[in-house]
Amino acid sequence: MDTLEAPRTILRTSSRICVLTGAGVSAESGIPTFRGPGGLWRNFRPEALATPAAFARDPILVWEWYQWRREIIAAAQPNAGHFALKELEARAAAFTLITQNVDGLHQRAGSRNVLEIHGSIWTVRCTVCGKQQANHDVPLPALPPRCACGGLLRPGVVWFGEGLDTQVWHNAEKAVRAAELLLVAGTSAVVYPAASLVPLAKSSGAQVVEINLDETPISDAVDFSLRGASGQILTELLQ
Ligand code: BV8
Ligand code: ZN
Repeated sequence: MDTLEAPRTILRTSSRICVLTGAGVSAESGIPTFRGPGGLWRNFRPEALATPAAFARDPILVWEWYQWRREIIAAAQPNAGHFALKELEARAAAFTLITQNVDGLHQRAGSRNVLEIHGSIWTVRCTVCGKQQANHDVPLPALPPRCACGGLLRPGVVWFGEGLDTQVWHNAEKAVRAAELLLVAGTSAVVYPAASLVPLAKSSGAQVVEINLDETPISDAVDFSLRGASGQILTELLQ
């Protein structure tokens, strides 16, 4: 029997749907994932650069990594997976897209109710006056970029060891508690607290469907673990 038949029926019959995405849904747009083959930059692990300590030690090196990623993202297009999730939002009565990605591709594909729990690569925040603003300069005029107040600007993302925005995280947990279905696509499910949304969904009575090229730590806990590329599987699930 078609392995997508049962999850397809769940998608069709669920009116309150939550989605949790990770870097894997942007991979087919040509954006390197964190832990996959393309995830390395100058042989640095992301966990070594995405930290306040790395930024304090060498803000220019960290900004060079973000500049490299901004250039790739700016040149990338949303893929079939992003567009399928936009279509799913249109069909569901209640829909929340919770993403760990900072690339903004869900919004560029037309998704509307998006919670960027790890922030956005397209915002910067001043380390002195705290002012947060959108910034799409590719390339940035100078590294490190400076605020009008003269302060050092940092990427508006959540680094390891930093707390998530409390309001955004509250909204994510609330949406998952209310969901009948949590769709988890393209995440290695190793980063917390994002990965805790899966057991939260299960304990709240939702069904969980995972889409991933590989097995992950949550694959045994979900109702359906679909193996394959998110662009293709998400498109097929909506057919
Ligand atoms: C916090 C933003 C406390 C920046 C990121 C030990 C045990 C447990 C937890 C911890 C621990 N030690 C430390 C922690 C906490 C830590 C953590 O979870 N560490 C992990 C590594 C163990 N978490 C934190 O520090 C968090 N904060 O806990 O703070 C606190 C609390 C209150 C107050 C103060 C402090 C903050 C976590 C956020 C870190 N920031 N990114 C940036 O992007 O530059 S995380 C980073 O990893 C990205 O956001 C990324 O999205 C995220 C998760 O990775 P994935 O998205 O899953 O990507 P990955 O490459 O790993 O996997 C891709 C997957 O896709 C793979 O499975 C692959 O098979 C699949 N795939 C690939 N291609 C496709 C595909 N699937 C389908 N189709 C394809 N085509
Ligand atoms: Zn400032």
